[in-house]
Amino acid sequence: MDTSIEQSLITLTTNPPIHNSVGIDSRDVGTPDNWIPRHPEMIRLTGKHPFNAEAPLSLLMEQGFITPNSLHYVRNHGPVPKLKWETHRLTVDGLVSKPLTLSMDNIESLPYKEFPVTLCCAGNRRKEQNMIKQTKGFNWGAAATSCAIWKGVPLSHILKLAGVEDGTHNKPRYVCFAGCDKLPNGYYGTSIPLEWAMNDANDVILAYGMNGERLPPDHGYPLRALIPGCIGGRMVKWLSSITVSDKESDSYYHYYDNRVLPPEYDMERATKEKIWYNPDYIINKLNINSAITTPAHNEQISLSSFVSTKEYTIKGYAYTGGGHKVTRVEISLDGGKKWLLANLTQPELEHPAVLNRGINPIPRFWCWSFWSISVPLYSFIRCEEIAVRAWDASHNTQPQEPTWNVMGMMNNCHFRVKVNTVSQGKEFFLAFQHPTQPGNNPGGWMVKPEPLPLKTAMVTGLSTTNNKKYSINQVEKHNAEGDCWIIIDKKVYDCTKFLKVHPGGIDAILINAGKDVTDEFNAIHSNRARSKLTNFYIGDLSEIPQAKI
Ligand SMILES: Nc1nc2c(c(=O)[nH]1)N[C@H]1C(S)=C(S)[C@@H](COP(=O)(O)O)O[C@H]1N2
Ligand SMILES: [Mo]
Repeated sequence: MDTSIEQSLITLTTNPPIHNSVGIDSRDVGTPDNWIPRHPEMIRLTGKHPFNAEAPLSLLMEQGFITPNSLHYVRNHGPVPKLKWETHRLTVDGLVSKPLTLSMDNIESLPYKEFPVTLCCAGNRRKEQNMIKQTKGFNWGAAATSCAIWKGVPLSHILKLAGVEDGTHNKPRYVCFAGCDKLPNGYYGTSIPLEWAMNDANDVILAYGMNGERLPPDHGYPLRALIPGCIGGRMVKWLSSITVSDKESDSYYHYYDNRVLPPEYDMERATKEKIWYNPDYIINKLNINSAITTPAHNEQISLSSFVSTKEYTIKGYAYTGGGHKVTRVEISLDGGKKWLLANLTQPELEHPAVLNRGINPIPRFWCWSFWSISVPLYSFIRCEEIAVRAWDASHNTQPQEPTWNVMGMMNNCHFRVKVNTVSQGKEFFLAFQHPTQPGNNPGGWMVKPEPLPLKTAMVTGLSTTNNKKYSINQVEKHNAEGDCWIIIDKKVYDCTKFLKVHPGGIDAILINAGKDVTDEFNAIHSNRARSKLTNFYIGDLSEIPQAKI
């Protein structure tokens, strides 16, 4: 193919170059994470801190089956704990006959498994739900999923060393994991049924290696739980203790996170009715999901290229949970009347780490699949949208429409890319639009214009301004639960009284107490929330005098 046509055919303007040098990012300076090297292209979804980030979707796909550590999505509820390999300890206790304390060297000397696993946050693709109505979560795009080779000791091995009482019990038993990140609502922890952990076919490991290196700080250095087929939220990072118990984890985050509540529930009602404790709403295994990654958002095809080019290849990823196989992926170009079968590749099956294990009587699928389908270019002519849906071994597929839920979890509706015709001078192009762009990035066909521009909304919201001025240093002192100020758009708010009733929880505010939270606030709040702020307004941030040149 003529290269000029090739270039006009695929204009991947969204693809930034890969930077090999991953250093300290200026955005981390002044935060507790100022010591962690991070990839500059990672899209930050909750302002500067804590670090919650995904790679640009096209860049993620360019990496192929295995995601480099620096581009793997990150979900941190708070600051990354500074831990040392030499001094870190794992304790194993509870309903075991020989409680253990293990060093990292002890752990590394035990038998290990090493194999690829795709991690997915239960909030992957949440922004699509947020476009319907703001949920309590921030705007994940479709790249809250990544795949790495994880190395670690089987959890069942450690539990046996500790003398776990295996076999049948009258009561269910749980393995409770605790991390050492210090969060305003206590430690991050969660639990899984003991039976899931003890079944070796489930491949639950305590991982210390990621893609041939020790875990990076953001991914749980030096030790984390790895529970293939389950949501990322169960895979506790910076793991310091394991307790076998007849009760589930008592961590706040085990109950108030990673649940799909019925759509009619808002935060107030959920808390009033204690619905967080309903075991039916916990998320463990992933649901079936897929996304279109080619065409990329804003990709354009020149119509003049139709003369010489006959086909276009649509591509994407698909995954499902519980070790099930993705059995088919289909696309529709006519709003779901007809579905075309895509080619499916499962690189996991050819991966040496998986082949080396020999024949597995019950094959488990822990990784994402890739799909592609070539269609004649002319099929886009009267096409409004490309939709994709995947199916798994239980013949479960994705719903057509999203089901909104207050935590914005498990969105797996058909991924739909709009096809528009645009002109530039005499040239006509097909232009593709994804449903959303991650974070507060503009663009996407689901994104409706805000009723009022941000600045105007702020001004109308604030019917009064007073003359009080506070310096950054003054605000910084009010950084505790009993005395908590924040800055948004150069206005100072005392939200001490608001903490307990904040629909997003106390820690969402406390983690940034005394700081400028403009980015963090804008990442997840609606104009309605913005107008509620007025009640807490106490004055303005004094301007920092400009240095004279
Ligand atoms: N200790 C601890 N473990 C944690 C979290 C956390 O904030 N603290 N986040 C969880 C969530 S919600 C997800 S999706 C995964 C993300 O893992 P990753 O950052 O390595 O991609 O870690 C999980 N384990
Ligand atoms: Mo997550």
